[in-house]
Amino acid sequence: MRTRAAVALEAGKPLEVMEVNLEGPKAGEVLIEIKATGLCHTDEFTRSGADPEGLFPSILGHEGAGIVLEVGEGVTTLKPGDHVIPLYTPECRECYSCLSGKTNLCTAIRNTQGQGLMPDGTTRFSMLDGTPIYHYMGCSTFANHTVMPEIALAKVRDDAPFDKICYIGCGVTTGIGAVINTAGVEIGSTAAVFGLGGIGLNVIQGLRMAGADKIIGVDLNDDKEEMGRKFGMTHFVNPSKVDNTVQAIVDITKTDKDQIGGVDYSFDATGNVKVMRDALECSHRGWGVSVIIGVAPAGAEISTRPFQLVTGRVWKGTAFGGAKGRTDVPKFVEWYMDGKIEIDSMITHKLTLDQINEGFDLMHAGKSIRAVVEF
Ligand code: NAD
Ligand code: AHE
Ligand code: ZN
Repeated sequence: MRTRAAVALEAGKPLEVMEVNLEGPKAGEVLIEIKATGLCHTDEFTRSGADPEGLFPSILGHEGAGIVLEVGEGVTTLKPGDHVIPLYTPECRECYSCLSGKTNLCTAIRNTQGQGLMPDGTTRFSMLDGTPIYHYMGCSTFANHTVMPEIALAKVRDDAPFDKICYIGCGVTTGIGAVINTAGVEIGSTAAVFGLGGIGLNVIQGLRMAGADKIIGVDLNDDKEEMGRKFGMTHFVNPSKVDNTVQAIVDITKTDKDQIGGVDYSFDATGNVKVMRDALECSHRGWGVSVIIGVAPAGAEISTRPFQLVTGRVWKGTAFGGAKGRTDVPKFVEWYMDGKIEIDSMITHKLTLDQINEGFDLMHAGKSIRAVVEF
């Protein structure tokens, strides 16, 4: 079949919206009509050329929602008409990682996924002249139709709005999951969140759900303060307006009982390795846990004095908020539909596929939280 897609032809170039060929689903695969997709900073990271795994030409996008149109041979858990959210972290429930119960990082198809290929080593997308187009993060949601493995699709209730629940495909689950699954934040904790974008605001929302006490938001953009407070942030620090960001956060957390100061939990949602260091170092001596969510460019490395860890701070990272996609994503959709989590106000812009590059412009200008393309 043919479908319309925004294709990343070359690193650093705007996406080009065009007709592409899409082969039908092979064994174990499913054809999806994508109804909506969010634009995550990770898409921009790859579009820009900063991603060491970046491949071109490719169809980016990994934060989508849609409807099953056709299933390939052997698919048993999905049928045409089912509503689904694509998972860049699949859940096969059979690989060594899934069976370990210790991680959400299913390894069943990670190798081919990282090479922009379907599990059989080929692509389903091609240009009209036959040139293969790579898949992206196993999803490629910047296309009106896509083909995905059955194990990388979460079936969700069919009354949930696509233009909102697409955000559960990455940002919402990553942010809230980082708090609940990765950090395990307790009631009354103090926390700092670096980067108040599409991920950081969901970390803040997760902290409020977990019953955190002081929630300190950190961003270079003062315009992010209002949204942060709406979602539960209690203090705001703009690093460009203080002499020392770490000290500013430590000072906020000092109390009569605790003259040392430092947050119980910190989260990097910027992808900047200097910020990651600040996030670790503002956490409390003896027990502070700092979670890296941000994705750093090729070649970037984190550093700190080992003494920071010797004195009890713990550095962790999280992918997709530690969520097991097929199990947890339907629950996030339930929570949204029950009003336990808020999504609507974070979707600040709605675009058509033809306007998709404007979404990246809004991201760069710091004007959007999430821009969503609706098909
Ligand atoms: P975004 O562009 O919406 O938000 C980033 C925010 O960080 C912005 O508000 C920006 O002003 C702020 N910022 C940038 N540099 C800063 C600095 N030096 N100090 C303080 N604030 C700064 O991006 P997003 O979609 O929220 O994604 C955030 C990061 O999380 C990206 O690196 C993305 O690739 C990554 N990410 C990781 C996962 C995962 O599973 N680990 C999932 C989704 C996104
Ligand atoms: N391709 C990058 C790594 C990118 C990365 O860390 N991706 C996160 C999801 S970001 C979603 O917005 C992830 O899930 N990683 C786990 C994995 O297996 O990729 C690079 O640096 O090569
Ligand atoms: Zn993402």
